[in-house]
Amino acid sequence: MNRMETGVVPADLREAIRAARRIALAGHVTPDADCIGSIGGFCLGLRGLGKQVVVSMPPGSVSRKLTFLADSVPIAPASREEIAACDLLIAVDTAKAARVNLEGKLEAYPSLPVANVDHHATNIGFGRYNWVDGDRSSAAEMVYEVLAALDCRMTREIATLLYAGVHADTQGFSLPNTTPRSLDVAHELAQAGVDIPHLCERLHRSFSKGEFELLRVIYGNTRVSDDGALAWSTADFDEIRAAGCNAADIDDQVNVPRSIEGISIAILFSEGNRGKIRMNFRGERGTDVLALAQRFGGGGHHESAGAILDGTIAEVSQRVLAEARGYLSDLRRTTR
Ligand SMILES: [Mn+2]
Repeated sequence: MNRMETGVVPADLREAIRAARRIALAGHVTPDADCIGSIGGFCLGLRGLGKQVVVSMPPGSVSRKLTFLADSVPIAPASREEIAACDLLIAVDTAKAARVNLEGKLEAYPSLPVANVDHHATNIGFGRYNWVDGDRSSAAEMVYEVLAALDCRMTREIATLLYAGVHADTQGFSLPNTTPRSLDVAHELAQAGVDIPHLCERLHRSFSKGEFELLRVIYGNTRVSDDGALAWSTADFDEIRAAGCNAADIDDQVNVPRSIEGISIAILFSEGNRGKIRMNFRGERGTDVLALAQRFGGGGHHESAGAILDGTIAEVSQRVLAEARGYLSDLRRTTR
């Protein structure tokens, strides 16, 4: 492996990984395919280098749809004690300390050195060792380069996990983060033997009845503003439960309102946990939704961001849609 450009991985991060014997891996809460693929690929790669690796993936945090990906790596969720006994914790795909998917907060592990491998523009580098690059398609693309820098042998299993991350975060190589470099990494991964149609069948063409029912709800609840710039949908707690789903099953369904021609911003309001309204924001044609999400304490990427507010769907959506309308008209004024 490795005809990629070398030297992009910070030397202190590379050396910290080399020096560590026991490594804990963690991602973000409500893990998506990039998060799970990055953790899984990293785990297998580090084990191949002789490291002891434990993974923090609290039970119930993986959606049914992505369970196949998590289950492709032989890992038992690590206990607090096992994590605390590690030499290094690597947080992947996680923009801030509060979002690290651990039993207890990161502060509960005061003597554990933390490393960050992440592609969120808002990540301030909360670790001792940080590789944060907002121009990367996915955390998986970065994990590939870390493993390459460590001269790890790329197996089909590792490549499949990492390919899932790059594919999912670029939405099948269709979003603005689809760069020549992300395609180079995908090419390297494909060379390692990824069964792309099989993987993509699991990712895109394997809805359970409940997930399909949830999509039906989200299609049914989709609305578009009179000017056509804003599209949104909702799924409240009872609708999610009635479909046979739960909070972990909310992933990329914001693609439903996003699929409408000509919109600038798409938002999905979901109440996976009662009284907590999660918002997924997506921007089209360069519309920055990160600044909008940050008005509600959220974060993410410029064209893909999220936030959570307390309240009901009706209260929160009224407030957020009003803000989004004003935000869009301000944007139009300043770019005219
Ligand atoms: Mn990601």
